[in-house]
Amino acid sequence: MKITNFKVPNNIKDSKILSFLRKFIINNIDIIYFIVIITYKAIKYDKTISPEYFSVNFIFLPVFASVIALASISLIFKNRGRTRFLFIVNFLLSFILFADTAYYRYFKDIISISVIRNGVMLGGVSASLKDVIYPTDFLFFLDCIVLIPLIRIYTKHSKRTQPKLIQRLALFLILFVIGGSIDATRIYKLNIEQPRLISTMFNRLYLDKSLGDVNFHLLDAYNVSSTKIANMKSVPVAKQTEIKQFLEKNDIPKGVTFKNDGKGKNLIVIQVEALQQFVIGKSINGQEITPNLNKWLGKSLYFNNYYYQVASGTTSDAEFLSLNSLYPAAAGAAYYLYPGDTLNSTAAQFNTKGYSTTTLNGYQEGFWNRNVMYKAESFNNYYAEKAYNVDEQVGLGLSDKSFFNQTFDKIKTYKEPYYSFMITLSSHYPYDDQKGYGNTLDLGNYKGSFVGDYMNGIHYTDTQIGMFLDKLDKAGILKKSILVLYGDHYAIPKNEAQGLYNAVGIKNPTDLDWSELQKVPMMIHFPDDANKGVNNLPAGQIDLYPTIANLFNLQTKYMFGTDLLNTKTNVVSFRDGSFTNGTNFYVASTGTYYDEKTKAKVPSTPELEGMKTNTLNQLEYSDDILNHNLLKTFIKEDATKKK
Ligand code: GP9
Ligand code: MN
Repeated sequence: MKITNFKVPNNIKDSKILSFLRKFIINNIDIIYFIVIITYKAIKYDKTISPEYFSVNFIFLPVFASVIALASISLIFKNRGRTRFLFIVNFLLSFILFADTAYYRYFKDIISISVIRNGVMLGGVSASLKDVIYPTDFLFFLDCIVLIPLIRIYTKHSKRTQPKLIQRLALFLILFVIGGSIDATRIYKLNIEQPRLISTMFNRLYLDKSLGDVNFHLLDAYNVSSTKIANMKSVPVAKQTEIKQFLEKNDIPKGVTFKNDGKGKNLIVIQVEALQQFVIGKSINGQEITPNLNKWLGKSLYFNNYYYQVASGTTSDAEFLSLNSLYPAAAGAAYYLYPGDTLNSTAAQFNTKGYSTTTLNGYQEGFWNRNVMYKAESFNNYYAEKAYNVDEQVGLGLSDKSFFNQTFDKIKTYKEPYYSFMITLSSHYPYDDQKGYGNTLDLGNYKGSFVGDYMNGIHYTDTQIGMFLDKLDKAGILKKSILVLYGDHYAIPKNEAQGLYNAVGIKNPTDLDWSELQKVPMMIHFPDDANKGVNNLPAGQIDLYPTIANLFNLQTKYMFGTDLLNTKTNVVSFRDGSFTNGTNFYVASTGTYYDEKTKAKVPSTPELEGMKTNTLNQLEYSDDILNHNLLKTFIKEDATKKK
């Protein structure tokens, strides 16, 4: 019999669908519940850390994808194990979200592995637990508690179909790949939009807001463990000896001039955001861009061939180089990767001399992992956003004007002698936020251009530096202090190079021109303007610490830099393998040697090849030291030798 047009009666169809649904729900309620509740909790947390600009639409997908990927792992287990697994992960994630919420409330930051491993350092702040943990935070755990009896009933009494291993694995793979690829796409996009964010984790908050808390912690764990795995092989003893001998050789000759000139004096160091050399002494439509710096450079020992040597850690690399005389990390940021290392930092040495050591900036305490790293760098006190009254905002945060005013009030109360390291903020990219906060330059042709905006931005900061230095002078502080000031890194990125070439009048730019434009001013101001003049030795940020060490008679061990006050020659090495000795510049990206006087390309010589090898050796040694915590070994060896 041929049946045509057979139709399932609607009520039968409905009941089939319903029973399928019922079965599906009974079989998978644990997974569905997990996905819904964790997504909800994670989005709730995201709302807490995004008081402004919160958008469910933006954060939903990466959060949902990460939760799906996690949930898929449970499918590897049999039914009972799966439910238990999901419960445990729910509990753990709830704990992480709970801890992150409390931590955020106080630190405006996210807990990372380096925070847990090394603790945090903060000065001038205090809080009690009840200020940071609200009763409502415990709601993160509510469902876990309610779930315990429910899970018992569910695992015992529900008649679930037990899928075969092959089915479970297939489903696991499908869900994992779906979740993983949605996340990978978002991470990929973020990497384009914020190039170094994922490898350096410089802004944990931003990363978390963009990817969700689950992804944030997974990335953090991935970064930390991949560095650990890469560095598992220890450095052979012979290589360790080679590194140690290199550093010992670098430590000779000991400083003879200026030695201990800073005895009993304070040391004030100002690292200026995006201060590049090309604006120094330059005027635009008859107005000086940096009149105050020009004035103070004239009263100081001014190094006019000083290069920044930073890599992807930008500001934090400038600090790392200047405070430790080590090279920045080859990939990622040393401040994020190595806070667990023993460091022979400037502050550590000043501490042994009985100085009070303080570092100050007006931005979020955890930015660049500073709250962790400053502890490793042995600062006694750390003041950042929380220790300041953010009464005026320019660009990223507290204005330089207010920062300097409040810093001045703090400095006056310090126990002398002190070492104080401060970092400015307002002249940060994109340089168009300073308008209306002081005199602006009449930019003429530069109006509306990137370089023009920068000129105005740095002009603002110059005014604030001028006021601060005048105040220190009037208060008699400069008479008892040595003051160092330098720029942290470039202001003009490569894609805006043409604007910079136009501003400095370079017609047919070469690699050499670009490289030579990467200078930042550095000055050392002595009491009563002593020793003022220009020093045109080629130099870099790595040389600051040995120079300071000589001035204050600190130990000069384990530094890659040179004491600039006791040498007639110097080589500046850059992270990419480029170097300059003032006569020749080797640009590694194109493998070209230049004569700096004639600007012509020159062939390589055995002497230049030797320098190139030396640069590469130094970078390798510095990496070995950081990756294998070798300073700890060296210092221990020294201590046993002494006994
Ligand atoms: C924030 C500031 C900025 O405190 O140092 O860092 P950057 O983006 O210039 O590396
Ligand atoms: Mn910077």
